[in-house]
Amino acid sequence: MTNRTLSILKPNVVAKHHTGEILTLIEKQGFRIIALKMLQFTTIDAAKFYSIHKNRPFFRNLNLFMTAGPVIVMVLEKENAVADFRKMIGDTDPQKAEKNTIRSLFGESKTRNAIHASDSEENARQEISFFFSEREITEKPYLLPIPEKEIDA
Ligand code: FUP
Repeated sequence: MTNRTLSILKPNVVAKHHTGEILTLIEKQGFRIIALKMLQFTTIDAAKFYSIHKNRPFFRNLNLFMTAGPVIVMVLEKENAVADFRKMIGDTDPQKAEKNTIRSLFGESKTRNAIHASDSEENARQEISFFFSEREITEKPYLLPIPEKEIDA
């Protein structure tokens, strides 16, 4: 079934100019980017987004990291998007992530692990609505072939 997932390119990816490279990998894997924006997390938003981890020892550092610079948030669509994208990003710990997963290629530590992906369809729905209104999400794929006559006339 076609479904949607939420992803975040974290501050280390944006700061190190890996945004384009990662978007290319994602598109080559067949995900459609149906919404995308750059923003900077506030401390409050980061705490809210990661509230499930509020009692964990890494929570403070995670918050500092996620608010340290701009991030790219996006909605991806594909058959089986949630599970397939989790596979594509790899383990939370880049050292343990399988070869060629995004975290193994671009992650620097468990906290600075390059990318976020929703871990269930229910969380995907919640996380998408955390960042995007329905009207910011494109509805229809851009169908090929392009009706050139209409566009170029
Ligand atoms: P994941 O779903 O793979 O992003 O992993 P978790 O939900 O377990 O953790 C969310 C985020 O918390 C991770 F992306 C990074 C951070 N984290 C740490 O900084 N240290 C840890 O030991 C575990 C997670």
